Amino acid sequence: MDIAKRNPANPILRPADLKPCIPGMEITCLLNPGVFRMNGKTWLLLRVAERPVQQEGVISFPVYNESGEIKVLSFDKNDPQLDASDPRVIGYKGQNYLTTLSYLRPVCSDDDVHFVEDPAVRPIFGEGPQESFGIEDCRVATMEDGYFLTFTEVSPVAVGVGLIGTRDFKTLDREGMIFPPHNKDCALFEEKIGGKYYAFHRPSSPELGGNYIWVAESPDRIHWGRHICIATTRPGSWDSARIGAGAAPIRTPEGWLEIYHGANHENRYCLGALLLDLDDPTKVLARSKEPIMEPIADYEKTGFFGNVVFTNGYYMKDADTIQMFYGASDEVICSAQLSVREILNTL
Ligand code: MAN
Repeated sequence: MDIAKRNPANPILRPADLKPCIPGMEITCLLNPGVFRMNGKTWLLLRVAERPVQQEGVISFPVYNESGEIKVLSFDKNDPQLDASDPRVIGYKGQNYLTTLSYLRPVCSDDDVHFVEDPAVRPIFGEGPQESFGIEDCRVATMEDGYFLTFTEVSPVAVGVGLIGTRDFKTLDREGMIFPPHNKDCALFEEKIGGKYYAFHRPSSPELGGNYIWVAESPDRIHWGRHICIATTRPGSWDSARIGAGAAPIRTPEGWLEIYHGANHENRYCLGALLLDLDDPTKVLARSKEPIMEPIADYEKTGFFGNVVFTNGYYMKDADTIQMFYGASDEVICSAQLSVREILNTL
């Protein structure tokens, strides 16, 4: 059952609402924002995906070269060696590329509907060879000692998880890759449990196992160990092909409540919930049988990559109301409210 109350103003941000940051490019998609509160405002750290305006018969996309400059690669659409069946990825002679280059772009709002840029808070771009295909899908954990960003680092050799710590989004401490490939969907818990940091992450094990949600612990947020798989995909279900954590879990009297995404083999992305033991978050107490949110609105069903609702950010408007932001159809940004109580009642 879909229990999300969508904002009537959805989509609240579309690609045309912002100007491209990379000279000569267009914004193709706005995706999956990280969310945090700073200076009394709501901030979204949008994943912005850019590429050149596409010319007839050619597929072209940007990558960073070894010197960190943008270079455009172009392929003839009719080349028999080219696989362009997925709008997000290109296969060519055994090598995969992304069709767009993503970076993280902050926007802020007083009313959660109208978002503007603040010239003092700059976009965050990929840096170095492990981010040469960009950075994506940031989660922002708000902790006592600052904001901690976990995001996907993409390059020809890997998809892994990077960490940045910051107090003001002006000075960034880039901590490098904290979960090695293939890994994404990492969300930190916002408080320590038993003196240790905790995180969700999503390694992929293609030959044996799958795309499952794991929990790990750390003394310092950089070195992670004691990995435990807490949730697997479910054959025949809405979350049969892959699952991954959303943002930091919500502390409730019943346990940690985590909103996660699940996709089936048709790449239809829905949201569900997990409830974990407060003292031992590797113990799953309950899990959604049915999605709590599904792609049902027009803007969730059609777009760059249709049939997708994907969230990695929210803030608590009050003790019960989750003000959630999400990417729809891998193209536009939307918001919806969910009630903690209503989610718990479905579990
Ligand atoms: C998948 C999709 C893309 C993303 C790549 C790399 O193909 O989620 O949107 O760019 O993985 O993370």
